[in-house]
Amino acid sequence: MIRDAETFNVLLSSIERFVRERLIPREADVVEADAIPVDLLSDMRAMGLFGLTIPEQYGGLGLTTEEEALVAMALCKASPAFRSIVGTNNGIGSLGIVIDGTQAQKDKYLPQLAAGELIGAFALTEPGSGSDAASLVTSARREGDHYVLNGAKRYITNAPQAGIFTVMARTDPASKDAGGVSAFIVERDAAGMSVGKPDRKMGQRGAQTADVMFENVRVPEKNLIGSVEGMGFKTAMKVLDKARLHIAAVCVGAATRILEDALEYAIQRKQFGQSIGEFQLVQAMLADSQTELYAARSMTLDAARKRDDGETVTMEASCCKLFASEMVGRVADRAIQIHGGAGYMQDYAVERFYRDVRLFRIYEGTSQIQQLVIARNMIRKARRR
Ligand code: COS
Repeated sequence: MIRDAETFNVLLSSIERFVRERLIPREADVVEADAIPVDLLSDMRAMGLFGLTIPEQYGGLGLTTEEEALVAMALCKASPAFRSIVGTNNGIGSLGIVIDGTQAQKDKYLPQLAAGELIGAFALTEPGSGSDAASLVTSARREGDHYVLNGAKRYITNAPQAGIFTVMARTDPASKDAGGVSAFIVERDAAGMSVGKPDRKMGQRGAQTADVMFENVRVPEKNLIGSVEGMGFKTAMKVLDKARLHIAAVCVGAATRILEDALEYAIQRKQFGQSIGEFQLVQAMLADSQTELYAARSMTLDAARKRDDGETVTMEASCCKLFASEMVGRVADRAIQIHGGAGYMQDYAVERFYRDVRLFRIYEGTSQIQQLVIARNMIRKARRR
């Protein structure tokens, strides 16, 4: 739901310009340093990028889901690392508080997240619990007016930079499933909390992930999200509903850039006396990519509008994440093919994007988990009829 088209278009064009003039030229620096340059971080803060989706009353821009999707599509024409650093604050790092937090939790943390003074992270995955998120074993034992957390979380995006973590932990030791899980806000400087070295990944340099360890970490009861035990898994799933839609938009943005690069190369590159883009076999790769990209963009915006209309979009978000992440994988693969030998070289952005986008089929729920969510929702709906 675009609330005010004129104001929104001003924001969107300023982000498009920022991407073109400031971010794309610095992509190589991000790879080199495995970090976002500080001057760009301060530009991002000044533009309000850390608080895009946080409600206006807490200092954010309060974008609707459709507006957020359009911004993500624009931002992700540059390396996904730029989106990643602001992405957790706008998504999984703040959403638990936005959706289910108490008023005091919102008042305390959202303004700092919106301003980018604090980076938020989301700690669900564990060494022994990935797709089967409800089997997590990090424990939260009640002790007076505190909870004591013990356990470890894995591959936590932005953990090295984060100031607060939304941590899912088991408050009911007798339970083995979702019902015994609660969500907590844990501050970085809490005694007993530590963050491991940044992981060495296939791609996505500049978007750091790391393990997070809890050893008798005392968390005040006021940091239990929503002040209710046993609701943490549901909070996490509601967060992921929106986050999956966001990742679909991210995939559309990345695919747009990859396809633009492939098209430009197909026009410039000459073989057999003409542009390779004149050859129908190359045209087929361009056309299939454009068609799939258009489909992913359309379905993502449709689901975003449904969410803005107040509909539950669990199934639609999974459809979008599944299709868009698989789509960008195919588009990146064809882009390499169109570039030929050059596409295998690090001098061309498509080589880096090819590795970067591989993650989208895995994190925030693998393609197979999205299929499972989609089919379960179809069956549930059919049974209700
Ligand atoms: N919104 C609100 N509640 C939800 C929900 C959603 N989208 N999805 C599930 N729930 C609720 C269910 O209704 C159920 O509640 P009741 O017991 O009251 O009925 C509870 O949560 C447990 O749900 P379910 O039985 O479906 O849990 P499962 O253990 O079968 O697991 C999957 C569900 C596999 C979908 C979940 O574990 C998952 O998404 N895994 C992937 C995790 C992931 O994406 N990790 C990425 C890293 S985090 S960035």
